[in-house]
Amino acid sequence: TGDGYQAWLGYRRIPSSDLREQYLPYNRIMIEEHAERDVIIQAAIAELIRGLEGMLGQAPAVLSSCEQSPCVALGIFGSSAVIDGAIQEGTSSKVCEEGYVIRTDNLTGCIVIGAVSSVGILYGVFHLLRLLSTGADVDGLDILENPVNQLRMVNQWDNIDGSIERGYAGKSIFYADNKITSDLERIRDYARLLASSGINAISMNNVNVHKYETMLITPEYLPDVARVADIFRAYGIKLFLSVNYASPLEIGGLTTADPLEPTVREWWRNVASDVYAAIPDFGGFLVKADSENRPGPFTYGRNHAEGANMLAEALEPYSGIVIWRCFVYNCKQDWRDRKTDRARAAYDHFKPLDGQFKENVILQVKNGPIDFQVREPVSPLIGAMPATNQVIEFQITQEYTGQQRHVCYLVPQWKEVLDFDTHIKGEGSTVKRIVDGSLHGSRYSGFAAVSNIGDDANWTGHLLAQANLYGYGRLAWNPELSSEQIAEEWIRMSFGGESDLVDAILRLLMDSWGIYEAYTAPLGVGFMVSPNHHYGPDVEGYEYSMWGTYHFADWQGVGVDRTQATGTGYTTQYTGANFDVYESLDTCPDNLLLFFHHVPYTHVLHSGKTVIQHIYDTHFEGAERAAELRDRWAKLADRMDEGLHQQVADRLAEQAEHAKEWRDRINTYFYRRCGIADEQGREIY
Ligand code: GCW
Repeated sequence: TGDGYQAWLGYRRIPSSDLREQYLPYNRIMIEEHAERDVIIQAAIAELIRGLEGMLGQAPAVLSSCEQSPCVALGIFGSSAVIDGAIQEGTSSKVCEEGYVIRTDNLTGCIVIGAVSSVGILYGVFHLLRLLSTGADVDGLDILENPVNQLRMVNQWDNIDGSIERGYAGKSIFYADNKITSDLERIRDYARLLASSGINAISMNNVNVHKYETMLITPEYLPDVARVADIFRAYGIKLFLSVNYASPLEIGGLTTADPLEPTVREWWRNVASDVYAAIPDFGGFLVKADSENRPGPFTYGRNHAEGANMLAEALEPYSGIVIWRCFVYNCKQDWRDRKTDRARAAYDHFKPLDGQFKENVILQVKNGPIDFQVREPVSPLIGAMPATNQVIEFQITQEYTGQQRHVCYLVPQWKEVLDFDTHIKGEGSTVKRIVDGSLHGSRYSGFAAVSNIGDDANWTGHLLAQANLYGYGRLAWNPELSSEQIAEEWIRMSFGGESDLVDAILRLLMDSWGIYEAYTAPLGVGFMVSPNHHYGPDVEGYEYSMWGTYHFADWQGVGVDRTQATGTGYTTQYTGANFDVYESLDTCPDNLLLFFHHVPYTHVLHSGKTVIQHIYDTHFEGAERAAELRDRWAKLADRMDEGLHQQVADRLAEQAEHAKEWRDRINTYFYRRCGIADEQGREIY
């Protein structure tokens, strides 16, 4: 139906009779009896039944032996003759814990899905369903997949009152009225969506841990948390909780939360014991400490390593991990102070602590040094701590990229970050090799990202924002996938596979980030959004505030001087060639110019345009192209379910209008500041 609830798991009937005929013989599932007791295998079978029935129009039989070939046979290596017989010598040893093989057995014609664990089978089933629902040829399959990244996590910023910090798709599906929801079906469907894209971990409450959420680690809430963990477990997803660093004070009856205080350490050890009694495979704690007014070890004169290690010690006996966020900066800055640079903060705080964190601590570093802007350089902290585990943090929820009212397909942005060469160990030290753990041989590594879902019928508010959730998971599984390939999979699964339709939606998604960037803050300078809610333009909204996000526009020029020569020295946090590239005006890329340099409006970009003319041009073009998105979508009206079409049409209409507001505010602001006219004489107010 047209509400988008099924997202990319709609398993629509396959329209082509040729394809249906090719697939129909596989409408039989073989699984050995002993395996059926495993909850993950049960989830895999249920999904396969649902998928095959949806696509082929009849429910598949589930058999315990494969007398009637062909079939789809599922099994663990070494425990199923059908599976072992179908895969080649030596193949099974190449498959890791979460990996799988999908292979068409030439003799029997069966498609076998083999793995070393049940979660591998689940991922293999989702892969096969993806092949079928994107209309792939399934003759002669020979696939071996292992996830590239170990931790593939989403962070919910959900509060127990049902609100979601930076949520743009309704209320929480996890909580209502200060309780964990009893609507576990919706959570199960979320788990299906996550697992189908490759996600294997979730933290279920906001990193800003408020009063009631602080108690999620207590016996009062743990039984309900455990019920949620049960659901995710069946989909191979580990549950984490965000914890309040001041818990010993707030709920423990202690007078301190000093990490070196024995009573505090003991208190956390008891918490860990309670949590693991309720959830034996609990993932661990996610911590935002000494950040944006949250409590942390600084209160007691301790550093982040001391703070994190104390929690790590409590979780260690259970193999739990501490994920410690590096989003630490002075949020009480005086805007008059030109020396303090928020971009420097994470590196300045954490880099000196390299090697001091326990093995089961992971630092979670935002992709950029400021805060999920449409354009930022890569955080120089990523990879700069070779002796410390790190995961990268992305923001799927579109806080600064249109709040799911504007379309902004973020996979291309994430890929640019992942492909960035840090030069930390010489050429080829790309971010993706840091976060997959290979560059520094890290014990733990991977991806985390802030989720973009809520209880809106279509999960993400903007239907096209589903592509970001799907794409994030796929990229976390394999960062080598292209943005186009990921988008195409999502489109085919969500809208069907007619090639001109796929192509039209694909181009729309691929254009969207550039368009959003064009009509919002220019040349990497960031912000210019309305304070607090961060939606819409307010050029000086943060200019005289304490948040450290300034653009320093005056009558002569604009931008932040972060050079070593004359500025804050942020550029020195980059290694080798990257330092040189950013330090010099001659080599700094145009799209980051104002992030690194303060320049006159008449400064000529590599593109040949002056800064001011670039601002005018991109803002006029950006708004025009936003209107074109609306018109391009309108042409697809009779090509898909009416409900789905209408939802997107409404959002694109709003975007086109709102882009004009951005255009006019920004152009007018700069025109009034500098008095330089637009070369093309377009209307500026
Ligand atoms: O982007 C900022 C958001 C805050 C958020 C913070 C963080 C959860 O505006 O809402 O708080 O980042 O990442 O901790």
